[in-house]
Amino acid sequence: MGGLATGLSSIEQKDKIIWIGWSGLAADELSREDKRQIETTLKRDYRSVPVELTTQDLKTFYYGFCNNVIWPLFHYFPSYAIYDNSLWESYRRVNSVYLEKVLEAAGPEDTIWIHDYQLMLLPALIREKLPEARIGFFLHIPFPSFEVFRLLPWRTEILTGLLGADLIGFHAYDYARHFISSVRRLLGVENNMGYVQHENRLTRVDVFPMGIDYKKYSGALSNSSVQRQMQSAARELKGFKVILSVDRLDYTKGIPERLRAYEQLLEDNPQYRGKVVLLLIAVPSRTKVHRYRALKGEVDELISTINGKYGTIGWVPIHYFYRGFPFERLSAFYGLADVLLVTPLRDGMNLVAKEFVATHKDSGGVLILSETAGSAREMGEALLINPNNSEEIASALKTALEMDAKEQIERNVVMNERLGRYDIGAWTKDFLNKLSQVREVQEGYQVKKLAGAVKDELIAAYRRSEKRLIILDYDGTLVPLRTKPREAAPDPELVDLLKGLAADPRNDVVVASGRRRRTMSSWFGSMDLSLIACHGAWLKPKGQKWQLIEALTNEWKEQLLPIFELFKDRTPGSTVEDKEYALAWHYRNAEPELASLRASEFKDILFSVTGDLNLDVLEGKNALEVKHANVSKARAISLWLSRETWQFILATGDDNNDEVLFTQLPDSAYSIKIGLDISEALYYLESPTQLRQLLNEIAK
Ligand code: GDG
Repeated sequence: MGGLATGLSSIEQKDKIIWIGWSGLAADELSREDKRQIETTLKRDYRSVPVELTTQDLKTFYYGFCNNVIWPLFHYFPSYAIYDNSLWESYRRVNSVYLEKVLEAAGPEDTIWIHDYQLMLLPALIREKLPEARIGFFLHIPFPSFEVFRLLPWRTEILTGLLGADLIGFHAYDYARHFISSVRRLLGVENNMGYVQHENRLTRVDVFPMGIDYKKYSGALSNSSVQRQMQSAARELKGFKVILSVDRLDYTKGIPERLRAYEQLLEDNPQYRGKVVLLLIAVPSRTKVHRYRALKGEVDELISTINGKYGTIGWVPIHYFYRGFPFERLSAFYGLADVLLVTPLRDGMNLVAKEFVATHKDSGGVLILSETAGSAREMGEALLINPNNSEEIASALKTALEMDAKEQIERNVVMNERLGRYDIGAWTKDFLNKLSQVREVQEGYQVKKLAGAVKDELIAAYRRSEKRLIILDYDGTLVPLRTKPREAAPDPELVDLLKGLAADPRNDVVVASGRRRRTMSSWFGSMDLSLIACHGAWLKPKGQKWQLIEALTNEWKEQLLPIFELFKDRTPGSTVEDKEYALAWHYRNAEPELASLRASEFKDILFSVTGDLNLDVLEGKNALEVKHANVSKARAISLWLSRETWQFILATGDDNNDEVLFTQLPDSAYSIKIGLDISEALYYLESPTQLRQLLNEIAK
């Protein structure tokens, strides 16, 4: 987290930052005195609070769930993941241990920024205790596609945990897209311009490609200590072309594949033997995990095979370091290298690639970069390769070794402009600014929420009025949306509520729906209500009979029905509803990605064929519907609006079809949207339950 500390050091109020994290030592192996001393030093010198993890936690949480489940799965190594419930329990427990430490340090006014895959439950845990806190989460590794993520037995808990945050950041657009798709498929929640609404909170999902400490790396070659290290390394490597490779020894980094590609280069191009060296720095990592030990064995063996096969007395093809180096020495290697070979099979970002290019701000040096690393999205001037294609890597190595100096510099200059602009300071500020903006958007919604004084005022207005019009949409407004529309019949509680409202002679209660007349009659016919069916084609003012809004024809259906049927067949799970004066295609039960693809295709077709037929295309929630252009809920309601002078008007609705109605109401009317969404309504309530509570209160 060195880079992150630098990023945060550039923000205002940096003195108020507190770090909370694991110290790297097992708490049960420390004496009480050691613990006390560590705690004091961390607090005094680093404004840090240690979280205590025991040897057992390290085994089951850190090596276990984090590095044997999440890490392999999120890097597309599903066969390496171990789905063991005791590891999950440990992950949950340790996230709660972090929660305790956060609660000791933070309050509702604070901003809490959580980092990485070890703490994906923490956002929701904190949200529960500190609902007002500003919570950001950043994932440093990839978020896998839904097909891979769904393999995780605890997938919904992880998503819900993350959605406790106000802002969730990823390195690359693809990761954000995968996350949104998993949220849609597993929680059934749609996103609107990157905002996800879950449990009546908005969470923003956005992309922040992490930058580096640009000044430090771009200025490294003028640092005298780096220069000294470079000279001494240059003496040892006496005139060889240097190919550099730097990473933690991790199976995601594609090290064996890289070695095989280098072998291929030597095999196919004998002219390079004795002329190039591969400087391979592999920093030891997670050595307690079996896969990492096995990888070490494989890498050691490959290196000795290649060195044995091609090496001569004066030339060792691969110089191998199984350790880390201080910054000065690492920068000297960056500066000295002719080529940096970065070939991860998957990598959230890969900062090494960026650091190398920054070090070569105005000098040559070629970057070969895997297209599956997050950084490839920003570094198109590098030689991009498929990490599984050793021929392609070998050929890129040849291109790099032969590239003329001018071209090398040109490529580096362009990449440096980008790296310099969006460095770690800019990244940090960007994330924190977006986090504040999310808060503003959420607060905007809070103003619109029908609560407190506005609600009291609405109730008072109702009580003092003698002529009241109450317009209630049905599905999604009075009852939650159901997978099977038939299951949404009014429950006894709703029947009582409507009867209660209808019993007051001062009220005209209109239940308006897109449903058929027959359904509306069977559900509500016995009550003293006004009804609107089929989106306004049929009206039934209270105490009267059903009437058609105007003479309507259905000839158009013959033309359109085959297209509806075609889309039904092409989208398993979807259905066609033939209404009296409308046709609807419902795709709520279809596979969501396919359905949304088909829906946009269908919409295009419908708009073009209905253009000269005086028909309207309605976009409902998981439905597309065609009806007469002259028929609408808004038009039907206008008959009620023009008939009387109402002293109190309340209109409610949950989807796009209700928006026109909201706009045509007089200024004094109360309009309420159900669900947190962009709307013309003056107010919103979160759910049908809340609307029912309100109606119960006014009817009292
Ligand atoms: C995770 C994600 C994402 C390496 N060797 C030495 C050394 N390093 C420093 C580098 C660089 C850092 O370690 C490695 O960062 P990477 O981004 O390359 O990779 P991960 O460790 O896997 O990091 C990754 C990153 O988080 C940030 O979000 O990019 O995708 O996996 O800064 O300079 N530093 C020193 N000596 C070494 O020998 N001093």
